[in-house]
Amino acid sequence: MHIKGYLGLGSNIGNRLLNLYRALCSMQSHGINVVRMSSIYETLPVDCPLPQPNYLNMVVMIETGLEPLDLLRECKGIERSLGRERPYKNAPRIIDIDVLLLNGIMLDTPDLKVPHPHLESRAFVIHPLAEISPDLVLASGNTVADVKKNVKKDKILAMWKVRDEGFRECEENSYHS
Ligand code: PH2
Ligand code: MG
Ligand code: MG
Repeated sequence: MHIKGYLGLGSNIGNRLLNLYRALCSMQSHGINVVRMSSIYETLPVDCPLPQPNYLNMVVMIETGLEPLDLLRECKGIERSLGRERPYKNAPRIIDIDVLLLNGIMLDTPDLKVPHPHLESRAFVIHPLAEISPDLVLASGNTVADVKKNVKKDKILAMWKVRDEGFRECEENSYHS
């Protein structure tokens, strides 16, 4: 099976940019082909039980020959290989890799729900997703671009455009200009 889909990445411990970069590099060797990347967004923590550091978030479009649950297993494997621990729900993390959407697939299992249940309400997902796939139609029947109009970006502090060549050079941009 060949699936196209979207993954959300987040990091708020250690060298957050390096953590994102390492996760993207490992995907390639775990059967996950990254075809488009959003900018990198610095965001305030959302729904976290205790105060914690700001996040770097991004969304990537992927292609893979993996079945959904195998894709999830590979993502968890990459998280573990980068040192992620899970002391409590929504704890600060070196890296989080969430399966957001898989084209044409709906799944409701204890381990994996696709589309991701909070996809349409989280600015740190919808804003980067809108950059790479504004016309994608979501479960609500609305396009990403339309959903984005109703998702406040007040928790987004900044964004860095990633140049096509990769992470060697980044351009800093204010998200609120
Ligand atoms: N992830 C969460 C909970 N809260 N907040 C931000 N800003 N970014 C995240 O990636 C994030 C979060 C659960 O995975
Ligand atoms: Mg998450
Ligand atoms: Mg997760």
